[in-house]
Order: sequence, then C-alpha cells, then structure tokens
Amino acid sequence: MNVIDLRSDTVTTPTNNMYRKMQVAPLGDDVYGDDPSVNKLEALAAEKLGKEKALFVPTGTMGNLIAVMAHTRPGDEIILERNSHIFLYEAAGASRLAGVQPLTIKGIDGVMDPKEVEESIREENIHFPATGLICVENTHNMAGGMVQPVENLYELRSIADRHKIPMHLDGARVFNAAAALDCDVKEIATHFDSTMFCLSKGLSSPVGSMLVGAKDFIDRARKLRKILGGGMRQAGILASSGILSIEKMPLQLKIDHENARILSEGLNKISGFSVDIDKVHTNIINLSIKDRNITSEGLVKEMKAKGILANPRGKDYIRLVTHKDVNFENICYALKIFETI
Ligand code: TLP
Repeated sequence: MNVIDLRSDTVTTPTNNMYRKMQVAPLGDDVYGDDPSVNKLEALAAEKLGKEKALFVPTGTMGNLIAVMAHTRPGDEIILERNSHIFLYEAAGASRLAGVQPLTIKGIDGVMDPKEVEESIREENIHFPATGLICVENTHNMAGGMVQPVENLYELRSIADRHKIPMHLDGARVFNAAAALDCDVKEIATHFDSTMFCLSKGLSSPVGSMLVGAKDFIDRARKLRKILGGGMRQAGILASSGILSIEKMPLQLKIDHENARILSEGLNKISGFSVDIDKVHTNIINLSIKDRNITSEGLVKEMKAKGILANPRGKDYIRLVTHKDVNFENICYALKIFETI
C-alpha cells in the first residue's frame, strides 16, 4: 500500500544529494573541533542567521535545553507561551536539568501579549526568583505552524532590552516562517539573543539542529552540550547533509506551504471537516473534526488503515504536516481518501 505520511516533517528522508555528500564528507573528531564539515556547517548557520557563532546539536530538544541552561542560573524563572514546545513537549527538561521555573503566558495562536510578558517580569525582591529568559516559538507548532507577527517581536525585544533579559527563539521551523514572510531568516533571528533551528524537519536532514548566538554564549553552549552527552565525533557525515539543508532546502518549504493550502482547501469541501484557512501560514494544518461523530484517535486509526498517517491533536483535531516526501499527487490522493471516510 502506498503510505502518505502526514504525521510530521520530521519523517522526511535525505535527498539523493545528501546521501552523496555524506559519503565524501571530510571528517574529523568534532569534540577536538577537528571536523571540517561540522566547522563549515556551523560557520554557514551563523552567517545565515546573522550571529557570531553556531553549534551543531543532535536534536532541537537539546538545543533548546542548552539555550535555557546557558542563559539562566538554576532558580531563575523563564517566561514562555503556555502551548510552547519547550513547556509542553520537552519532558520538563528545563525544570529538571536547567533548574528553572517556567512562568507560562497563554497566547492567542501562540502569540504572547507583550504587556502580559512585561507584567510577568519579576522585580527585585527577596522572595522572588529572577526572570532569566523569555522564549518565543516561531513558527508555533500547536498553533498550526502560524508565524509570529513581526511587530510583536519588536515589542518583545524592546521589553527584553528595557529589563536586560535575554530572548531565545525556538525556531525549529524558523525557515518556514521566513518562507511565509518572504524575508531573510536573519530578519527574524535579529530580535533574539539565541535561536535554535532544526535541520531534520522540513529541511530534510536525517539528524541535527543548530543553536546560534554570540561567541561567549556558544562557547558556554559547547561545554553544556558535552555535559549533556551531545559531543559527537565524526559528525561531519550529518553536517554535510545539514549544509545542503541550509543551502538548498528552503525553496522546498514554499512548495510544502502551497501543498498545505491545497490540502486545507480540499478538506474544507468535505462535510464534517474544517480548517481555518487564514491560520494555515506554513506546512502545519490543524484539522477540526468537531462535526464528525468520531474521535481524533478513531479517525487516525481509520486513516491509517487506508494508508494516510496523521497525529491526533486533542480529541477534536488532527494535525497534518506537509513536507518534501509528500508531493502534489499525494495530496490529491489523500483528499480522495478523506472523501471516503
Ligand atoms: N516537534 C515534533 C514533536 O516533538 C512534536 C513534531 O513532530 O512537530 N521545537 C519545536 C517547535 C518542535 O516542533 C520540535 C519537534 C522541537 C522543538 C524538538 O525537536 P527535536 O524533535 O529535534 O528534539
């Protein structure tokens, strides 16, 4: 059976060029700083994001955790959105391993109200923890891949500057945000002291994420990566693919976004399914099945039997994610299957 996997863009497999590059990549021991491919990837990532330095890490989760650890001290408080990945899906690593307390703000479509952020910053008081970091997610996964409005980033930055608090971007899909805004990814990263982005999602590498920031921040991050067991050896095999992710794959994201739009429009024509098209900014669709007499788990099971994979999102929604391994024909085929459900 022809399986169409819409569970996540993390399921993408490497391109043929990536496989070819991996075979001939110059390698060395990256813990000694000797891997030319890793060094090239880190220089490229820093340059693309407009920061001084970058660090190659195995996962987005580790990149975010290292950022929290490098910006804060145990006992600090960090401000983040209630439905953010760091708060919901990183197994409380920030609390457990960075020793920080999360203060969450319920955003609208993942967007925090700057006024509420400012009011949440702790003043100096013997009873209070210090606010050590503000985190933002762009695109916002739970909000269905929505892009953070640029004005909001300006406002948050000026608040952070006023209170001398660093800002970290969980930019797992920041290249999707840049593609949607038709801007340089630097224009988003410029608002943040650090950014984590994933090579292993829509950018299609098999493994890896990048953490970028100022030199002293990345120097601290490198030590923290070692502490967490993320110091890799001949990681150039992976880095060579990461280089292609940054150089070649951003163009693919526009196709993924277009496919998500086509899929959403098609789904809206099928009774009982609904997608808020205005909220489909990138490659993630939150499909509402409220008007169907079925739970999301039940629907996902039925779809799986027909060769379409997706993840439930709460009981009333399923999440569909487009990526390079799902082409236009696959989207049309998936819509035909949805019609039979
Ligand atoms: N997201 C995954 C799952 O963990 C939910 C997915 O399929 O979307 N930040 C954001 C915004 C993410 O969406 C993810 C992964 C991460 C961080 C973590 O990246 P990895 O999986 O590399 O640790």
